[in-house]
Amino acid sequence: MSNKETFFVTTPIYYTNWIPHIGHSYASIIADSLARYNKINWKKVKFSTWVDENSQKAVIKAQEQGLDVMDYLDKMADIHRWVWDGMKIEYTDFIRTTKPEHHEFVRSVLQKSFDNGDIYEGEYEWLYCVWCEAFKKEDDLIEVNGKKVCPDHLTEPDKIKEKNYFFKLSKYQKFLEEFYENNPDFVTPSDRFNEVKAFVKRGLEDFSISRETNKFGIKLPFDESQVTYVWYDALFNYLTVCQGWDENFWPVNLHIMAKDIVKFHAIYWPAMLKSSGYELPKQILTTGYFTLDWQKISKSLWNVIDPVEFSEQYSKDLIVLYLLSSINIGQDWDFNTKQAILTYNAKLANNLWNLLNRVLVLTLKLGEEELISWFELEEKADKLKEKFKKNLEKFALKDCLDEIFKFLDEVNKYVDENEPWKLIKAEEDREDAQAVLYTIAEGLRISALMLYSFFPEKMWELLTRLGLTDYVERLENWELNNLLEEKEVVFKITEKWNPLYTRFDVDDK
Ligand code: ME8
Repeated sequence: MSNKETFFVTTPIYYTNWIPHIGHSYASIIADSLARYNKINWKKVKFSTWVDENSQKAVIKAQEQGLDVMDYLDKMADIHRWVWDGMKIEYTDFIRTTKPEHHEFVRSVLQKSFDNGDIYEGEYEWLYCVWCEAFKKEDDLIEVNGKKVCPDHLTEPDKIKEKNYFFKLSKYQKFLEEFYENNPDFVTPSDRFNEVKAFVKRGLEDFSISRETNKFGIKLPFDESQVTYVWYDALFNYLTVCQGWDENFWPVNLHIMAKDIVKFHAIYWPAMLKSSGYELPKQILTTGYFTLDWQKISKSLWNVIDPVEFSEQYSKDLIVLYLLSSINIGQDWDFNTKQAILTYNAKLANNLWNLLNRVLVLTLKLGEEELISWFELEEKADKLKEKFKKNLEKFALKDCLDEIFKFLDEVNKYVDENEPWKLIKAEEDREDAQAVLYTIAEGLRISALMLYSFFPEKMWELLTRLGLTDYVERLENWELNNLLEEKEVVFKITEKWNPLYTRFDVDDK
């Protein structure tokens, strides 16, 4: 096991002032698929997620509900965990930032930065939106009913003037520029990386890392009258989860998040890591933002889709397929339930299930125990395998799924052209019938292996229906590559079964 490469992927740690919505589940679904792909592909995987608790908005929410802050946070942490478990997200680590081990770790890195002169005392005066947990400039605000409010939350920001500690980000300007140059794929997609580079080029300002007035959070080790604010606390969660592991997962392979927090991950974070003596992340994958009926989805605006409710109503695979096969990661997207159902009906309920159903029914009618191993679509399948790996390595999940479904279309076309339902009827065509059926089964086998990273339960079912009962165990033992290359596969089809995927109606959407 020790000779295996590691793959460490993270989602943002989510705020707990409301339950996660479909937008949050997007980063988690991407991470889940990539983690699974790496796991079945001979890597030792770590996938961390969960909650960002030391925030002023949690304190406010707890007060609103008449709860003690910790009781409120326990409740919300359970809800978050319930959501990710309900979505069958297979994280390996969850982190609560109120845990003592996280506090201790963050204090140790703060001390390191302080000792090397990167943290200094100053005075701070600014507008602050607690719902964004971000500072605002006058220009950022919009006017509503004569009041200057945050455009996202429509609330007036607080005016803050206090003694703070600052991190010397300006000192790292050159370091960052060189780092970006030496790591041209650090931020994906590249247009977002260009924005990051342009931001740095305009000149970096030091930023405040602590609060005098907030009492809830991690106390600065060199001034216990202040707590650290947001980024020192939140970002270092990624390292807290690496403490005390026998396997070394740092530096992290991939941080996933939406564009709202890329600045903190791509600019602040590398500088903070450098300052405290840690290696930098390998890559950052940034997603776009979802809207719902063209309105920003926001916990604070309450127009949310609950991912668990939605996946119970329609299936998790419908959400995964819709999000991953429609969107080029990085694009903004308007979530559309009707479109999600149509995509699912076309690709999973029709294309994939039809093919499986055909091979099951026709093989049973043919009454042969074994099919002759003759794979007529081998060349196309080989090309697909190559593209599959390339696309996954560069996180092009839409292209990856598009290619698989294109291949399944080819297999469906092959069936139409070869008409196995005619071949099985004539004794002299028996061998041809077996070869055609083998080609369909093999096409499905290869597709299912590739789709396993996205739809593990159903692909497990599909492989089982083809008689490949040891496959999931072998996949979970990291054998994806061996299985993809396996030849002369022995399929064993014994039952017809119910539909793997059933269609949903769109009329009422
Ligand atoms: O920012 N569309 O937490 P957060 C797409 N705690 N993605 C969305 C989304 C939307 N409408 N809304 C949220 C925080 N997200 C900090 C992070 S990390 C060290 C600290 C997703 O609860 C997206 O991935 O506001 C975004 O980056 C993340 O949720 C922010 O979640």
